[in-house]
Amino acid sequence: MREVRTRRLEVNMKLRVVRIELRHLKMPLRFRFETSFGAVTEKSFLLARVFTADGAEGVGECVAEVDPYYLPETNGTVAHVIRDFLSPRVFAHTFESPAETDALFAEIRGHEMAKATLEMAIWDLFANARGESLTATLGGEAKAAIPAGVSIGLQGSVEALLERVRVEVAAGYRRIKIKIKPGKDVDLVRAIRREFPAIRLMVDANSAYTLADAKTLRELDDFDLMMIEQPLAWNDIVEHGRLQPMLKTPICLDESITSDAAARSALSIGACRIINIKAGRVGGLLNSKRIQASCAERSIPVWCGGMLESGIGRLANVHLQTLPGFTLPGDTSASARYFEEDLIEPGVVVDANGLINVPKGPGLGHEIVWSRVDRATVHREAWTT
Ligand code: OSB
Ligand code: MG
Repeated sequence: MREVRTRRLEVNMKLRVVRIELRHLKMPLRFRFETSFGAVTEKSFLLARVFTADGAEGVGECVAEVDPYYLPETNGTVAHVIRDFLSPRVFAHTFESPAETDALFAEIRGHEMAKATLEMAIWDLFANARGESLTATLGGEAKAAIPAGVSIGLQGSVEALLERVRVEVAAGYRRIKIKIKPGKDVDLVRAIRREFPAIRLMVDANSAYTLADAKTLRELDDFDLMMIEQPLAWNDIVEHGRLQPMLKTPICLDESITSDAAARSALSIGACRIINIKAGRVGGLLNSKRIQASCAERSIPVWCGGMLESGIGRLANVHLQTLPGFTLPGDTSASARYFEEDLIEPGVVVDANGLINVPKGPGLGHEIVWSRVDRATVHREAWTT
């Protein structure tokens, strides 16, 4: 009885954010990560914290990068939009549910990564204030663990790539993704398939091809790939709709899906058969849920992408993957792959079976080590009501 009464009270909780802090962090990566659009050796990202007057807080990691090469937003545009447009709206509102950021941010067009940063902090705030895990706040399933995949960047040679694949297969990952670009595609896949005929394998082009490359992309049909991720332009769903019927291999869209409307457009013309969901790319966790639901209506599988997140964003991705429909292994890999020292304790661990445990504690469920966050912080600003 007592349990039920407490819980009802918590569900009706009203929260006001009185302080927002935005930090810029830099963390060295343990490897150089090269894609068709560039290479990075350092993770340079924003972290937002939201606070209530009575000391509850939530944290959200932003997926924007230094340059607008993956999608149009950058750390600079995100800071501008949070400072000048999103924070004032959050301060003016009393929240009964994290879903309310949706209406609050609706008149600001685009800037999904900026919106997601605060939205995810507010989901975490609600989870912390209610004393429940982010999985529970999101309405995820009570799964013990989720399957992990891994994304391998372009390497200097085929042999170097094969060595990376050997290491990750031995580590237990349930699916290997490699980056490709024109001239570094069919040969790489052929070499991997010769040594690993049965692993679950896929490729990600990050928009490096055009329809004129259809013949090369069709050659990939011979290698039993799970999918080809975002072969064509980041902003062209119609051309993917032309390409998909030319291929046996499913197309998975990443960059092109920045909203539920984009997802429904893509599905309605058959532009893809799988969708990669990154909460940061689609404006947050609520839109992630909507896209998952739109896909479920058409039996389209989804999986959770990654943006080389620190442990904070990584844990949010783990909780997101407890939603139904996330049936394929995502790009959420172990903390130790990316960083000498992650911002959370313990770090995200992938076991020998390629599984990541879903934390059960309140909020993200692992401790955030603020002394490490402080050490990685290069700039900080804060606003209050
Ligand atoms: O296209 O999925 C992508 C990283 C940065 C930008 C875009 C992408 C990626 C990854 C990395 O593939 C996935 C990860 O390990 O976090
Ligand atoms: Mg991708």
